[in-house]
Amino acid sequence: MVCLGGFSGLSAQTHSKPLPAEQEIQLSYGADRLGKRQDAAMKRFRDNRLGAFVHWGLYAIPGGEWNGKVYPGAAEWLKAWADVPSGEWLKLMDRWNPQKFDARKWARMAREMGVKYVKITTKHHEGFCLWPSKYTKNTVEYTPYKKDILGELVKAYNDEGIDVHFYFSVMDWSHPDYRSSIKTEEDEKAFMRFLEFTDNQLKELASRYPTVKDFWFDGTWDASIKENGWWTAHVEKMLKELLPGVTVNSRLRADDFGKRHFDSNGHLMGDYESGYERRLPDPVKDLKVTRWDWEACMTLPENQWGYHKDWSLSYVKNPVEVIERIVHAVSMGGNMAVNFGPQPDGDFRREEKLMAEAVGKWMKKYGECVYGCDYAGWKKQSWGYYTRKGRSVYMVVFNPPYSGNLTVNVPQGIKITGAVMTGKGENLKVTETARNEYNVGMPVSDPGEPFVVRLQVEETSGSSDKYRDALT
Ligand code: H79
Repeated sequence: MVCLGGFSGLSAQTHSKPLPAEQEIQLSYGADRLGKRQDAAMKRFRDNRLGAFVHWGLYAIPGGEWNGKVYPGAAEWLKAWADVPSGEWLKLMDRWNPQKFDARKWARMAREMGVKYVKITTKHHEGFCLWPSKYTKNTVEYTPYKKDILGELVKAYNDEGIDVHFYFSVMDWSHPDYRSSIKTEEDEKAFMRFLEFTDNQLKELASRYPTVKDFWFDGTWDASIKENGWWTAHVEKMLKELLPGVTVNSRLRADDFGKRHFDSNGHLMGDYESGYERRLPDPVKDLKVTRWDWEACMTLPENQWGYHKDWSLSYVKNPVEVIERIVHAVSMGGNMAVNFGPQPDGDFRREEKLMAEAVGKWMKKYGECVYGCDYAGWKKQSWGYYTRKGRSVYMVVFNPPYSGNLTVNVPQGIKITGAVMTGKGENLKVTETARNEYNVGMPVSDPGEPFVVRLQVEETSGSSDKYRDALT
């Protein structure tokens, strides 16, 4: 793949640069593989590109308010903000009775939004399980609602052709054996029991819901887990043995030295990098991310994953801003999961429904620049982003310039022979303005929304081998 400018001089902020092979440290729990996974399941994960995240748990009931005080922090962390003891927090289970919950409605909404997969919080930090786990009483089974929410969702999404991914927090605020750090022998014993409990829950999830395609681990930053890197490697192996093809995020893993995501030799652990939470790599400076698979996730307000009753506390992104983030991720070879925090009654808030609808409308028209697309390797321009699928290079235009000309710099050996607006089929004027530079004219009428231009490109006879794969 062509990477204009190469990767030289790019700072490695999220990981250490890989060492030359002869200088690498021997690791027992480091990366299992070098480079991207290329099997069919991984390709499917990657080609899906657009996903939804669903954060649903007891925290939806108080919605950010405890004893009359509204906490502006993330609603799913309310137990921590308000320092609520577990016993008291778990009493919320008596109020878990989402009368409007209809898994098929959720799945239809996801299909209409154009998402190809949904990541569901099976258990967040609070420890409440959306499935009837036999290893704890903190589950849906012991609520007035009783039913297996997770099972209903898996079935409903799969029936709509949508892949299901499981979010799972290792950190569990309600388990008596959980420890954030290990200071005594007693802690050590308790924590080993906790890891066994976690293994059991994961095996249970894998066997009850065998169509699950991915595990996304969270709550893995505590010292207790970092000091037990062996366990994180074991979990990934265990899940892959139980579910051939399953994908696992980098956030699970810690190596022999407690180094997370990337091991002490700078190699990615897990199948894809998962550190871009509520942020994205810089499209010019962070091109290093195109070397591995990655998935970002985003919230609509600044930082609310679970349902919070007051969204006036921070800026809420509009649908175009959501679309731009999706395209931004894909243009750098990443996936994007857009978050939903359903209400305690099982319905979605208005803002989320409107966003899903608007994104879905856009995806229906322009989705070909997202699904199955990847980093194009062309120089970023201020009007928007490029994505690429095989021989098609897409321009996704968010900021049309006043000049009415969209500048395109092509890699050496590439010629543009045409430009067509996706959806409308309108041909746009292409003018060669300099060596390896073109202007693509704006459509006659203002599309009034971000729009997509598919470029017809050819390799010129003089194209060097170096760039031969620019279009493959
Ligand atoms: O589920 C959503 C969030 O609740 C969860 N991940 C997304 C997908 C999440 N929230 N915060 N974090 C992940 C990052 C954790 C930040 C921490 Fe800390 C900083 C953990 C330890 C240091 C500050 C101090 C928060 C807890 C202690």
